[in-house]
Parts: sequence; structure tokens; C-alpha cells
Amino acid sequence: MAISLPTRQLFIDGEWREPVNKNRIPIINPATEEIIGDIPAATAEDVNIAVEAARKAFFRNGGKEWASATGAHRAKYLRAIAAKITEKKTELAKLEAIDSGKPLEEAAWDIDDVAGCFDYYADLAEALDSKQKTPVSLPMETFKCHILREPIGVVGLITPWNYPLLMATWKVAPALAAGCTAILKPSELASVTCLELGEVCREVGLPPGVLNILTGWGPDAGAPLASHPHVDKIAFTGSNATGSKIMSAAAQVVKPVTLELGGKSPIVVFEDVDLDKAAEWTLFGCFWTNGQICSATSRLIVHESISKAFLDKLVKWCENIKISEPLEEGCRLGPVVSRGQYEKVMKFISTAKEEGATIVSGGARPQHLKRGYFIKPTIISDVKTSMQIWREEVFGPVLCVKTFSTEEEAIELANDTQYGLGSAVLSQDLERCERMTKAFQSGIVWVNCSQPCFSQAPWGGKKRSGFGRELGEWGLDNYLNVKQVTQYVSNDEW
Ligand code: TXE
Repeated sequence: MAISLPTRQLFIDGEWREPVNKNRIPIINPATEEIIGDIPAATAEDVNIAVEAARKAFFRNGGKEWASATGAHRAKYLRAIAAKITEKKTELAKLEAIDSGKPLEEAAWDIDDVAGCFDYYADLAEALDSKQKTPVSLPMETFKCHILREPIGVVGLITPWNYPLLMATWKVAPALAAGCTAILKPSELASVTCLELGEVCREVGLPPGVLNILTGWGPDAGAPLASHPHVDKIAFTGSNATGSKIMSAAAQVVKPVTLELGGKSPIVVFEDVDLDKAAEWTLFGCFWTNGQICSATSRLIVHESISKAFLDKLVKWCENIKISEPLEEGCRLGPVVSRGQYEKVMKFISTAKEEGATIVSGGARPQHLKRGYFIKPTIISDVKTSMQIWREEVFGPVLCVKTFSTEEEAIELANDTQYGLGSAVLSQDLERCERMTKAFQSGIVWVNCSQPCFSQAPWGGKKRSGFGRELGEWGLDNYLNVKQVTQYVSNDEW
């Protein structure tokens, strides 16, 4: 299939601008390993220009155009963006599938979520108008106090490649709803749809400078954004290593950060489940988006009495699903995003073997696909808690399995991780599910499911998975400052 990708520049101050050094980064189709286009490579000089544009937009007309405009005013733009994205859904889903490798059907769902998220934050922007001047009751009548909610300022949004446009939206939509102006730095591995968001903003007439989009390498474009003294906050989703660098950079200028980092989430399957339904959720929870989900429930903890029958079902699915180029009809698993990610995942699998684990299914590239970064869905058993495959995030289609006999043992295994993003429990005994819910050390718990995610509910982790919450009202709060206003109201003479 002939694929033509739009050629874009950096999106700064409402216009397409060539990067100062004119450099570009090739786009590699992960299904074919071919170069299919390129994206601009921003550097610190472009970051400076974009920050200046965002600051101008924040303060333009005393902020009345964006920062201190009503939420209802900003909501109109957010709704227009949502509508335009829906109009372009087919094209955007295709671009997302080609660029990131995820199956087209999954990419189409993501684009629906993108539009839904912009609409949701349009509602919250409107609701913000009635939350201004919230009174605080004080113990003394001589003082009155109220709270103002104000946008934090210019924000830097640094995002990953697994849900390129959706992860960007989780940050852009609430930031703009709050009245911030923003610089988005998507991942160099999948930036195409994020650049198209620039075109969407242009088409709906978003005021120049409100959203700026800089593609480029992390150290060249992301790092100067994180350390920029005129960027008031950084929100980041990505690896722990980069998260830690961003936190250090932000610490130098004392700016707040929100970090959504890695995970190694457990799914605990008790003996009373319906095996077919439980298998579906387990597979979905680990292999969706080719296993490249920060919250993937990639550690299966299954009751020993059903483990054989359960694993048989999982293996049967793994051996029969359609693995193909993402645009092919019925594709269920595409390639991982890049050569680097392919090599990393394969190394995890070979290390697991060396450490004594058993590859029950997969563990190799599918034989019918001679090129592309494809990896068969892989299930690994005979895992020990000391093994790398149990402890580290793979970020690929790999599920590792341990059995348990008691609820206490299941809890201990589930929490045996430095991460704390998600946890899932599958059981018909809802009291047991409630006990498990309380015991899980994670920011998200799924009961009798895995991975569903809604714009309305908070998303984020504990432990090494980061801090702060995206989505819901918590997502909006990330981009707001509360200002205490206390007034002396005594009638006494001064
Ligand atoms: O992540 P990075 P990478 C995990 C996953 C994956 C690994 C590496 O395990 O295998 O991370 O992926 C930008 N200052 N996750 O290398 O580096 C970068 O350009 C500022 C989990 O892609 O964290 C990109 O825009 N920014 C994860 C973003 O950071 C920098 C999703 C994320 O890239 C930077 C992705 C720097 N010094 C990967 N260096 C999740 N939690 O969902 C890089 N960046």
C-alpha cells in the first residue's frame, strides 16, 4: 500500500517553522523497516523561540485572550479541536498505525479517545468559571477569604510513543482548559499525529502561541524544555531514567513536575473465575498495543489449581492470533515501535531463558514476517521473583507467570515490585476483590477487568511509577495554581 505522510515543520506561534539548524529525523515504518518520511529536529534555539511565543500568548492582551479569558471561551476551541479530530479520524488512525505499529483498529479507538478527552476538558473549562472565588470559612469575622484558580503559566509537555496523540492529549487538553499555554515535545519515535494536531489547531483558529509543537530528540529538544527558566511546569510520561533527569533539571529552577513512569503491573487470577473471560482480560491486559503500555498487566499471578488449564487457553490464543502489518484487516498484533525496542524485548526474553525460565509460547519473531520489528506474543513460566523478567518493565508483548496458593501469597507477589501503576484482580468473590483492592500498592486497581481507562477517572502511580494524577479533575488541577485571597473587613479605624 502506497503511504504518503505529510511533511511538516515545527508548529510555533500558530505557524509552521523550519528548525533553526534545518535538521530532520527519519520516520521508520516499524512494519517494513523502510524510511517513509521525516520530522523536524528541534534544538534549544527552537525551544527558546517556542517558549517566547507561549509566554506572549499567555500574557497577550493582559491574558484576556487565553489565560484570563473565561473557561467557556477556551472550551469553544477545545470542542472545535475535538470535532476536527473526529472529522479526520480515518486519516489520523492510519497515520498513528503506520508510525507506531499499533493495529489500525486500536489506533482508531485511540483517536476516538482523543476527541473525547478534548470534549471532556471543554466541560471542565466551563465548570471552572463557577469555581472562581470559592469562599473559605474562617474562625474570625474580621477577615474574609476566597480562592482563585489560575493557570500555572507556560507548560512543557514531554510525551512517549506508545499512544502518541492520546498521551499528548492527556496533557494538552487539561493544560489549555486551565488557561496555560504549552509546548508539546512528542517522542522522536512517533510524532506524526502530534504534528497533525498542529494542523488541527491552525484550522480551528487557536490563538497563535497557545500550543506549540516541537519534535526532536530527547536530549536536544526535551532537555532544554525541562530546564528552561521560563517554563513554569513540566508534565512527562516515559521511562524512569528520563523521568529522573527531568526531575533533576526541574529541581535546578524549582519548577513542579508530574511524572508518569514505568510499570510492572500484576493481574491476580483466582480459582473461581470463568476461565474464558479471565483469559480474555489477561490477554487484553498484556498484549494490547503490542504490549507497549505502561500499565500493562504483564505479571500473571494465577491460582495453582487452574494454572495448567488457564495457560493452555492463553497459549492457544497466542498461537492463533493474526500478527501482521497494522493496516491489514483483522490485525491483532503489529510490530513493536523501533529496532531498539525490538532488540531490548528480545534481550529480555533471552535473559529469562538464561536465568532458567521457560518460554511457553512465542519468544521469537513470526516466521511468516521476514522484516519489521515483529515479536510473537510471549508467555514465560517457571519464573523466580529474583529474575529480571519479573522485576523489570519489558514494554513489549511478554507475559510472565507465577502461581500462588493463598490470598496472602498472591498479595505478596503482586506487591513485589518497585513500581505501582496498576493492579488487577479477577474473582467472582467480590469481598475478596475488595480486600485485594485495599492491599494493592498501586494508583489504579481493576476488578474483573484490566486496562479500561476513562477521561473522567484519575490516572497515575505510586512508588517508582511516578506521582501526580492525569485525567479527571485531578488532570486539570495539574495546571492550576490556587491563590488565597484574604481581606481585612473590620470597620475599625486604621
Ligand atoms: O523513553 P524516554 P524511550 C519505557 C519503556 C521503553 C523505555 C525507553 O520501557 O522501553 O522507556 O523508551 C524524551 N530530557 N517507556 O527511550 O527516553 C523523549 O524524546 C527531556 C515507558 O522512548 O523516556 C520522549 O519524548 N526529555 C513509557 C520522552 O522523553 C527527554 C512510555 C520519552 O522518552 C530526554 C515510553 C531528556 N534528557 C517508554 N530524553 C510509559 N510510562 O508509558 C528523552 N526525552
